[in-house]
Amino acid sequence: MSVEKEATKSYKIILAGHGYTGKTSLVRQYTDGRFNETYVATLGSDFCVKRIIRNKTRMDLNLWTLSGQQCDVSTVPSVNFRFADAVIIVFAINDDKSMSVLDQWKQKAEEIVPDDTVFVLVANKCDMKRIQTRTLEQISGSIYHRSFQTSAKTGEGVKDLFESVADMVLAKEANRNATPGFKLRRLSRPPRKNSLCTSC
Ligand SMILES: Nc1nc2c(ncn2[C@@H]2O[C@H](COP(=O)(O)OP(=O)(O)OP(=O)(O)O)[C@@H](O)[C@H]2O)c(=O)[nH]1
Ligand SMILES: [Mg+2]
Repeated sequence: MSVEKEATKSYKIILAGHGYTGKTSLVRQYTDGRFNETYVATLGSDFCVKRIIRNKTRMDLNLWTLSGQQCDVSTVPSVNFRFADAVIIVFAINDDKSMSVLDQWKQKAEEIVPDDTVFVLVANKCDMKRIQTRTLEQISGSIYHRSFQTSAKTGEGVKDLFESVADMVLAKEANRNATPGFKLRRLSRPPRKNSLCTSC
């Protein structure tokens, strides 16, 4: 069947991570090709849709951005991540604190998403001076499917990030349906906490 005749499929992609790391800016750069120096903190969550075609599949990427301005990640309701096809955890290369809370954000998502959810790590603000000495590979280890270096300001790596995530989501779907094609590897994971509670 040609791509014109196929129905559009919707996918939920969530950007999470510490505040001021550039999650909203990454989405804006990808969807509108714009960058704004002025900081407007996301309240709760933001949402927008980007329609793309990948591997002959018409995809609506539902891009959710979560506020990172929480004093304690443990207070973020894990239900925010429900039904996510992919979770993008963002830190800024010039912000140590944003790197130190990466695991907490990932664990929060893992409380609720299926085992085959795509997990990606993003080192944003690569146009600025790096303060960590560890490489991106050392930081991401084997607990993310892939890691990316981006600048929402210059646009570096941004299209590649979202298109690669879209491809991995399609690969995950192919895994589930046992159709031939690129397969997504399984990530190692800590035991799941048995919680769907929105207030914990
Ligand atoms: N130099 C540079 N600045 C950036 C980049 N990405 C974002 N910024 C700036 O960093 C600030 C925070 O960006 P946001 O996109 O609002 O960050 P956020 O992660 O959505 O923040 P919260 O909504 O509070 O969680 C803004 O002033 C942006 O202009 C980048 O790649 N390079
Ligand atoms: Mg934001």
